[in-house]
Amino acid sequence: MMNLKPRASYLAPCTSHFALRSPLTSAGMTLVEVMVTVTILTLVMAILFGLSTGLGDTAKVQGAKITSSDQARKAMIYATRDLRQAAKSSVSGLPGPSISYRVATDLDGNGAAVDVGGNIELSALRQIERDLTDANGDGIAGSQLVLKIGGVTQVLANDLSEDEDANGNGVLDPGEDRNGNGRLDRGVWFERDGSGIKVTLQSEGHSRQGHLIQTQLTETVFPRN
Ligand SMILES: [Ca+2]
Ligand SMILES: [Ca+2]
Ligand SMILES: [Ca+2]
Repeated sequence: MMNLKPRASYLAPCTSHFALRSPLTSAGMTLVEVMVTVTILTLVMAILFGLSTGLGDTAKVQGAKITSSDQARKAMIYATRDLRQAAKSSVSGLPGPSISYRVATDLDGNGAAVDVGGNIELSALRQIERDLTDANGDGIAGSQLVLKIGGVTQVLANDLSEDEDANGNGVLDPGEDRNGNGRLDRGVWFERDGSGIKVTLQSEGHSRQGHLIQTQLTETVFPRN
């Protein structure tokens, strides 16, 4: 004859344990599971937020770099193209932040920039300099580079770096490094380079975090006339 008593008492605790756990499992997660999930979600959101902020800053920095380099590049292309047509004897203002010159021009309409006596024909005086007096009345003065021909003012670039050489001695003195990059910036500078003219342009912008984005271009041009 079989004795079922021990078997019944062995199964009893199991049935009871299952009865306590079952409602909790089917209803959802335990408090620990909820806390772990919330922590993971918080971490994921923090990482995503950090990534989006970082991408935004990178885009802003790239935008400032492109704007800054575009300003300097376009102005350099135009200035050197015009200076290449200059008559060497007409160039003045070097070295300095401004240059004036005349270019060879066909004044008498004979098809060449020389007159009947074989002398070179020159244009009206041209000047490349900062628009310190806001001659074109657009509200932008010192940070704007312009080409002035007679009474016409043409914008070559905006966002020109400021001239840090406050005492005009050509050397970086204490207190003159306004943008903190460790060198003397002038924004625009013209000087002799052998028989050529060396042009230096610096333009700048700032990232959202206030970092300086500066572009410096230097090119030597040789006037043809
Ligand atoms: Ca202006
Ligand atoms: Ca100085
Ligand atoms: Ca500087």
